[in-house]
Amino acid sequence: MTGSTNAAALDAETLAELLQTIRRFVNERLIPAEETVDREDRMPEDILAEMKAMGLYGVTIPVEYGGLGLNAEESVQVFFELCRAAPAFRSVTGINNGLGSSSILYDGNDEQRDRYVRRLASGDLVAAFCLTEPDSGSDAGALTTTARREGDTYVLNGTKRYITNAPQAGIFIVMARTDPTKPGAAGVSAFIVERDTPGLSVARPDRKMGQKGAHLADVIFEDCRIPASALIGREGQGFKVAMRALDRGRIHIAAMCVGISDRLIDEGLTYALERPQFGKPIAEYQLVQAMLADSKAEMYAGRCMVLDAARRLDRGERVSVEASCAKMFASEACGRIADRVVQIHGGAGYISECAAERLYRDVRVFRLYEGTTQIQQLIIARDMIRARRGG
Ligand code: COS
Repeated sequence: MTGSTNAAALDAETLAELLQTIRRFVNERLIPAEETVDREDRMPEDILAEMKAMGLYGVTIPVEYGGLGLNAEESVQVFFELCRAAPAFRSVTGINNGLGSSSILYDGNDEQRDRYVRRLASGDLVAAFCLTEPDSGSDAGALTTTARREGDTYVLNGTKRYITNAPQAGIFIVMARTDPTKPGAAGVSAFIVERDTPGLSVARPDRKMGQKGAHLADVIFEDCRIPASALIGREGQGFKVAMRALDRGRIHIAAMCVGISDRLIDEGLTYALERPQFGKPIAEYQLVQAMLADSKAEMYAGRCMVLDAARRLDRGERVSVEASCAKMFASEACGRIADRVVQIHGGAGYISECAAERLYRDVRVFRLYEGTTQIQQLIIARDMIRARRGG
């Protein structure tokens, strides 16, 4: 299935109905729960169950594995809607829809797909994606976790850091070095490690700035022995498995930025229309209008980039550069939009009951994870230089 994607699953009317259903769910269930989730740093079980029942863990997963089977263009439209709620709600389902399932779907074998993907689609199994380490973040090829071949097994040793969903994950997609003689990306392989494997432990979740309720933690491997059949693809291909998954994942992050930007603009507009100063609503002042208009234009530009990248992916094109452009632009724009919306709220935007305050904290990580803005710039510029040099 390498490189492929689902064919369009829905006619326009059915897609519109699905998007409307999600919008209703977001407005009626997720947005009202945001403040409590933020305060308690815990995701309500009933909401997780509802997201499962709606198929939101398997949006991108083919129908044959129990997913909704949406193609990339359809999926990002679902994420635009879902991500109008606090990003934590999407984060808990995100690895199942993205980095976790796509590594297995597009680079794994039938046995691995049969064993895991159906349960990922239903949400009964949660995936985590283990690339980052204490000394290897942006320079992902410098990872030092090892996987030593011993007979029909590999033995893993090392620590993975900031692993989203680690506390509740049932499987971990782990990039580890199988050939220590090959430096950088070439010696890396990808594995599926089940949670109950002896030698795997998950540290206490990290305390963090935002996205409360979605947790991340270190994952530690100490002589963790896994069957050789846990290898995804071939030895030495693990870095590419991770990069291909990130190409898709970055489009999803960009879609998330667009969704939450749209919500932030709504919050800003509502407040600006309700808040009178100097005898009229602040929405009537051109300085406030400029903030709203710039935000709308940036959100719209991000949306167009995401849709274009998704359509290219559906056509089977390699989208590394488009995914990086969309992720870089939409995440930076989202940061600016969040900042403006706090500004529109004035002092009220600094108080924790205010959605703008929570979302401002939540969106900061978009410029960091699945590759910082600077890494996206590096990917884009390298490609430009390579193309000019005819490489
Ligand atoms: N798809 C397929 N193959 C890819 C690829 C992609 N998107 N990106 C790179 N590759 C391949 C390259 O073609 C190269 O293969 P060959 O050796 O056969 O030519 C190999 O992978 C190594 O690529 P490259 O030389 O570009 O690797 P670098 O070590 O220079 O690193 C970056 C590349 C910086 C792009 C990578 O380390 C990166 O994305 N870092 C950020 C990591 C990240 O996003 N972390 C977040 C963790 S998940 S929250």
